[in-house]
Amino acid sequence: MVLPLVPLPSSVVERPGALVLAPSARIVADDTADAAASVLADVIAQRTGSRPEIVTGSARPGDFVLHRRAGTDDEATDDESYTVRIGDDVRIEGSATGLFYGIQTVRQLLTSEGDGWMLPHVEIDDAPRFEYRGVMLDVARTFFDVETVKAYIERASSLKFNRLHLHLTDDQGWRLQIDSRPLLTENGSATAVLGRPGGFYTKDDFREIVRYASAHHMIVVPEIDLPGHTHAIGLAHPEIMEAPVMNDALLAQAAELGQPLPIAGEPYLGWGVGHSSVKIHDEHTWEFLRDVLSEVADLTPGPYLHVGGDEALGTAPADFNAFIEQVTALVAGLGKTPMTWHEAGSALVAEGTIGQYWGSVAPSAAHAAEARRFTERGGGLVMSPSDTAYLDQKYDADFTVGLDWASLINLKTAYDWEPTAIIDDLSDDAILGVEAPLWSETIASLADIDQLFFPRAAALAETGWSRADSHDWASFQSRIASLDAVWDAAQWGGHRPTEIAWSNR
Ligand code: TNX
Repeated sequence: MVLPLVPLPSSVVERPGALVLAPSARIVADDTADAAASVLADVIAQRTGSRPEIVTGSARPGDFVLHRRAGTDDEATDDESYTVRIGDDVRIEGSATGLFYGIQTVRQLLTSEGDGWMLPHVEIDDAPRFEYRGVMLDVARTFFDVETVKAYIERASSLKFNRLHLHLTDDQGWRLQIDSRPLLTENGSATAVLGRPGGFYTKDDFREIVRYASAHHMIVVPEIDLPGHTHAIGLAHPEIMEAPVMNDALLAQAAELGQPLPIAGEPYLGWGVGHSSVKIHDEHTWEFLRDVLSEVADLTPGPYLHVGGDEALGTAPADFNAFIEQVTALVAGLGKTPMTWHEAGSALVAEGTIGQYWGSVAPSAAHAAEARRFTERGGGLVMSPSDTAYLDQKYDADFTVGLDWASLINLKTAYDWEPTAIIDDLSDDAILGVEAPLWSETIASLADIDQLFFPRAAALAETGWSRADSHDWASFQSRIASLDAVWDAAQWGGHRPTEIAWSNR
């Protein structure tokens, strides 16, 4: 039987036999591993219905033993590798992060057998391929509360994703409290796309998200989308906004979907893009951006600050480039690594800026040149091709949530791509990793999130974590088939496409 592991570990050696879980099994961990011990106890309780006792001291046959490896636990440079040994007992070894990932692996290996549970005898040695393995949630088009964001963190971290990109601002709403600019949330957060309820995170809410993400070994990447996608700023600071610019695509789309057009100073409830821009050359804009971005930087322990740069269709190219140059320099000056969508590669981005590529897996020459620019400036690329990695695209034409402008993305399409094979003439280390964005124009609930997330996020997780030479659709198909049991036990919803013979162990 193929072991039901996604993402596939770098080395899996199966041994004959299995460990039958005894009711007396305990978790043995010293106090350096107590966080991991309670995660493991929760996971076992969730799968089997009984929670093992956590003890210190020596192990007995049948116990789970957690061994925290000495070494760095600085999140940004943490060693994510781990080992799992299952024989007479279960031994997991790693840094705090490695232990967390080893536990996620054991979670997938637990198999019900009759009335009991068993674990196969196996030796696993595992480490990730890429350092950046992200998921994104758009909380601007539709606002999701802290509990929903935590639920998203639980799902993503179980697949060994380690970055949570939050798209905090867009035309439809401003979702983060900024003390120096209180009008942003007072006036700019009350609504969402299609008239859905708005909302925003207080600074304490945001700190709680950061804390919860960190406990799940994920770094929060906040995004303030600039200079376009900024209509909501105009509800608070009209003095720094240009008048809306209507492009043909926007007009046609609004007519087709029966959506409103943007009106300066009024909440925007449609989902057209490319109509808004802050004033690029106005000193008040830069005062505003210094205030806002320094507060976001102060609030964020992680190294990244994403400043958007996508779809600035209403901004003249020279103005756009001047803006990007200045805003990425501003972020770098705040001690953060700037991150932008790849269009910003038209400009002289600050040294070390990370580009997030969202073009096709078959890029246009212009997109490829923009992407390459980041590497010329000493930065790297995070790959989010919209026709394979976009979680907001429908699986098939009949799917009830999602968009379809980039592609229909079934599970195989989400699986079948190679991040280093998209942009030519790059060294492999230019690719920092992958990210799966979930835009929220068409989703309103956690159940909707799950529909788009499971199972495709598992395909993208494997692309980010597992060795390139193990990437194999047939193998993935058989390994993922049992994970519905893990997801069901956690009461996570999701789609069950017929591409997979779901087993429900
Ligand atoms: C494009 S991709 C966008 C978003 C939309 C998304 C919908 C990118 C950087 N911008 O504004 O939400 O398409 O799929």
